[in-house]
Amino acid sequence: MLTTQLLDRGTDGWTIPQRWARFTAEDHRVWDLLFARQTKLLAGRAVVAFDAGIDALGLDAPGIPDFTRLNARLFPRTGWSVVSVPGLIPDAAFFDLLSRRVFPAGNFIRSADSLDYLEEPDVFHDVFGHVPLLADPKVADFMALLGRLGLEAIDHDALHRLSRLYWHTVEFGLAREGGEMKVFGAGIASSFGETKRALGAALPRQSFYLERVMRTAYRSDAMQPGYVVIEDVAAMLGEVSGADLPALYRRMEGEADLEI
Ligand code: HBI
Ligand code: FE
Repeated sequence: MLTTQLLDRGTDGWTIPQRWARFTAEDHRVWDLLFARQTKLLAGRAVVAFDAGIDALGLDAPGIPDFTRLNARLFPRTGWSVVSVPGLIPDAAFFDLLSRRVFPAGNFIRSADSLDYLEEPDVFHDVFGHVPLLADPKVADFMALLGRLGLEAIDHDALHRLSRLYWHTVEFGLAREGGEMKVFGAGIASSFGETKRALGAALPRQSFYLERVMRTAYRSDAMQPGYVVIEDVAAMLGEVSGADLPALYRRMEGEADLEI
């Protein structure tokens, strides 16, 4: 069973000290460049909780955040803390950390000459994209639930299903708020190109519906062909918490994938 194998190594075996002092002036300049560009583009177009999280966590301060200071503000709010990892970590370790309200963030930042292309999530994608919403109690609960459900899915050989739920919501989800279409997912919020694309009207959108989301494939090597719209985050949290996912996985076995 992969989960136990990995946990023998200990998922904390994947976390490393941030060593914030080693970031260079250029690293901090890239963060400031990305931060200014995205906040300008997102102005009024991200869910309210995103802007509230930026403020509450002091993420508008210049430079790459020092996780000690960041966690001093985040942990008291929702019990989450951010740790550094050198890059993508195995699924079981990733979901185990989430289940324990520990968010793994890349310990590097992209270079100025590749602002728009990322091979792996860097500290800007992870901390600017994901962390503000971890200050919101509902999203904080949802992310921890996704962690637990990820480990359960691994034990049911259904991680591809749960990864879609993760991907179409906290990574590339849109959310309707006050009748307006807003950015919710980190993969959109942290990306200049994807923000413009997701908020443009032309691409297909489908409202969040748990079973359909878990049958809908996604691309991890290109911009999304379409986007899932979360009509109500609290309702989504309720639906996912109340679902019998192993029964859903069994029912979906052999069913063809859907496209957005
Ligand atoms: N590892 N560091 C890191 N960051 C991620 O976002 C990540 C990961 N490992 C697996 C993973 N994501 C995927 O399982 C999810 O995106 C579905
Ligand atoms: Fe991400």
